[in-house]
Parts: sequence; C-alpha cells; structure tokens
Amino acid sequence: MRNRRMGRNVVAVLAAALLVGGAAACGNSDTGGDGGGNEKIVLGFSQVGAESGWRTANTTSIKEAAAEAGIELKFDDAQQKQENQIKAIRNFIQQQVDVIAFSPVVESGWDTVLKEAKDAGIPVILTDRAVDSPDKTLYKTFLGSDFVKEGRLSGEWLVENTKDATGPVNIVELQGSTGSAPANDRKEGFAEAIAANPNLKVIASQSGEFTRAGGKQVMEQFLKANPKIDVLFAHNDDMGLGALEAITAAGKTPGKDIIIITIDAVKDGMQALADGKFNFIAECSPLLGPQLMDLVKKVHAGEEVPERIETEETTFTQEQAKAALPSRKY
Ligand code: GYE
Repeated sequence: MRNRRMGRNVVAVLAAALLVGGAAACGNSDTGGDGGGNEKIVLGFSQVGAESGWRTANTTSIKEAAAEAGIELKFDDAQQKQENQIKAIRNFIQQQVDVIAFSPVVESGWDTVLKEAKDAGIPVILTDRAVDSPDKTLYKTFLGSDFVKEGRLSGEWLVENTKDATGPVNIVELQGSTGSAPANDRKEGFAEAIAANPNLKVIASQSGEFTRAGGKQVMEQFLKANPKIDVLFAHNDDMGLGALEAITAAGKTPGKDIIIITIDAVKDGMQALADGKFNFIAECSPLLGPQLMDLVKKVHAGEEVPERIETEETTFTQEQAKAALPSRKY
C-alpha cells in the first residue's frame, strides 16, 4: 500500500517552487551569471548510509550522474539515522539549495521537516524509499522500486518450487531495517504470495539491518532455536551473504539443505547465486542517478513530473545469474 499513496502536485506549490527555486539558483550561482541560465542547479542529497552493496552502488550512481548532468551535489551520509537525515535536510534548506532529494531511512516522521522545505519553496524528490506522509504536496515525486512486488515475486518463486512438498516448509525471514519501506513492503508481498500454499510457514522473522554482520548474527540465532529450517528469505543480498557463513558453520549446505532467496542482485549476490549457494534473487536496481538528475532538472524548471516513477527490474535463477554475471555493472 505504502508506495502507492502518491498524491497530485499542486499548482500553487509548483509556482512557489519556481519563484523561490529560481531565486535560490541565482543566489547559488557559481558563475556569477546574470540570470541568463548558466547557473548550476544545486542539489542537496541525503543518503541513508553505506549499509550494503546496493547502497554503495546507489551512491556511486548518484555522484556520477550529478557530475555528468552538471549539477552541483551536496551529499550527506546519515549513517542509518533519521535524526541525521532531518539535520541534513534542515542544512540544505538553510543553504537554499535548489532541490532536495533523499532516501528516507524509515517511512514515518517526515511531515515537519518536509513542511519546512515546502515553506521555503524548495522542491523535494523521494528516491529509492517512500514516506507515509498523508500530505502528498510535501514532495514532487517518488523514484524507486516496487518493494511489495519484489517480495511477491520471491514468494511466488518459492510457491512454484515447493509445490511437491507434502509436509510443512519452514521459512526464516531476515528483515531489512525496522520501519523502512523495503522491509515493510517486502515482508508484505512475500507473505501475500506464500499464503497460496498452507504448507509454507514463516517460523521466525527478525531484522538483520540490511547488513552482512546483522544477517550472520540473526541467522546464527535462527539456527540455534530452530532444528528444521528449509528456506531463508533475506530482504537483501548482504544479509543473505552474512547468513551463508552461519549456515556453513552449522554444518549445512546453503542452496541445498536450506533454499535461499534474496533481493537486490548486486554482484556478490549474483556470484553466490551462480555458485549455487543462493537459489533465487529478485532484482532491485540501485542505478537511480541518471533518472534522478533528469527529475531534478524538470522540477527545478517547474515542469510537471509523474507522481510515481517505478524502476524496471527482473528476477534471476541460478542459470540466469551465470549468464548475466559477466556484464553485471554493480
Ligand atoms: O535493498 C538494501 C539497502 O532501500 C532498496 O536498502 C534499498 C535497500 C536495498 O540497504 O540492500
């Protein structure tokens, strides 16, 4: 539900953004130009952190695309903390950047700071993760994946590949960061899909914070507490990769004794899939930079943009991973 609650842009906001955005661009001019359109657009971007391979690839994509597009990027790493993101956004407002973009670490609690940006006439673009604010005029658009779909595709693959099971299939789930859109939505989509087969049961589900260390540690606990684990569903590759260590240390063979499904399809995850240690990955593309810069230019120019822009993605089996690996960019 969450990702689809996008509202319409309001003309008044657009007009305000145009006016103030234009003024801010003059103020930030690095050319000392005369308003003839030579000024660089200044983008303030607040990143979640550096918790995963996905995040690293996303940061690189944003930095490269900004340079390519001639956009001046003020980049802030929030180290997984909402308070740091709020601080960064307030700084951007104070510096009168032209556009603010951010990937919200959690879904809730953004209304106040987004209202401050709106009052300052600075347009905001959500990238990668959504917020649950009921007021859709607080941001211009949301660029990112359909996380519910990623969870559903993962669950559907499992339903298809366990249809001959005669008894219970015990699933453990490594959730992403608590309260984040991808953790909430992937859980929801997966649960929806596996409901098709009553044999499939999630017997334990806990956050591994989207990190390898978190995935390893929580998987160790899962293995200690549950003698029969048939499937691991990890909300990202990194947690799955961490879990591999715990599974091997417990004397089990990943990909055989325990079926492993993950999300992202970063290189290390794809390698594990090609090596037969993972069984299925639903892709989530981190390469949002070029599309984001395009949107930044458009909202800065006061153009209408779609309220929701969905990233295109696919899924991979072991065979497909072998074929795709050599040309994988991240
Ligand atoms: O799947 C995970 C990262 O928000 C889509 O965050 C992103 C998620 C990604 O840490 O690896």
